[in-house]
Amino acid sequence: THPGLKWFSEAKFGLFIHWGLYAQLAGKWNDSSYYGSGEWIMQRAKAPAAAYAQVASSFNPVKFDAEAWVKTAKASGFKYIVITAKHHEGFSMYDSKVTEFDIMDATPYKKDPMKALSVACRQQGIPFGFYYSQFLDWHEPNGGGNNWDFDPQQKDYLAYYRSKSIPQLKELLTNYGPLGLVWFDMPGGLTKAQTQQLTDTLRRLQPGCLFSSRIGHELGDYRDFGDSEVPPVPIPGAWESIYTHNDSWGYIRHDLNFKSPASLIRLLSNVASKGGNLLLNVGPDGDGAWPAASIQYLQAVGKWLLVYGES
Ligand code: FUL
Repeated sequence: THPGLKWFSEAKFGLFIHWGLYAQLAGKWNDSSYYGSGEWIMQRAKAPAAAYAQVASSFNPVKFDAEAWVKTAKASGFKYIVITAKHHEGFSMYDSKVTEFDIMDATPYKKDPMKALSVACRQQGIPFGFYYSQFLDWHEPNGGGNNWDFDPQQKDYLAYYRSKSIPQLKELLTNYGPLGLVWFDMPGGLTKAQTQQLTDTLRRLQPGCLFSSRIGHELGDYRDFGDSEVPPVPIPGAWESIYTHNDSWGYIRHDLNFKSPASLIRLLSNVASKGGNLLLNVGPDGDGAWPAASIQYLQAVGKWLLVYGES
């Protein structure tokens, strides 16, 4: 078995963070408001890639504080942290040499928050991993999913994998120290043999790093259920249920439907009793602050776990 499964199986409770340009939009594109899956706003509004890319020029998350985020996570009882390095919108939240459409080159912020988080996690002793959208990329003509700007008949998915996805995954597995896991999402455009080749190449960089099942073709190291899904019965092996604190993964200003501490504890107990981990999401805003309710409710969960949780 994979060496990473030891920490993963003991962890039980992970923090998911969805953070990208969609956080700056906060659920609004032009004059329209959107609810649910704020990170899908570009697709739902059919925002032109060039216009959407302009959002980066006002993205300046000066409130971002890596040490404080990790401290809050630990005080809430989380045992690992996974954050979006690049979601479907195609924007890289780290210093990527592969593209200019990244937080270093395209925003006034000009710092690498993923570097700061990786360092803070290492210092505070908690496994750290990246979410990476390996197929869907609405910014790129050859990426999956954007059929409103780009003609799907003309797309060369392999060219996209070769020119962006794979080089970026190599950057993430090289420049941020030992990663606990890479959370691949939404496979597409590759055969099983090609996916196998991809995982072989990446595994060489960090043999200790786990890959999520959404790499596709059952080549992941553990199983992820569907979004917001808990299996009805106990499931053997390593697996994760994925939930978000309110109704959206990415920040939406008008989504205030936060689950109470009691319902989060019930959810965690339900998942843990069936043998899995709960990966629970928080969506920080465009300034780099967590919703106040997330900080308050999650820390209440952490206090409960200190008294009633194991270890
Ligand atoms: C899904 C994505 O499409 C959502 O935006 C979100 O990231 C969720 C956790 O996974 O497949």
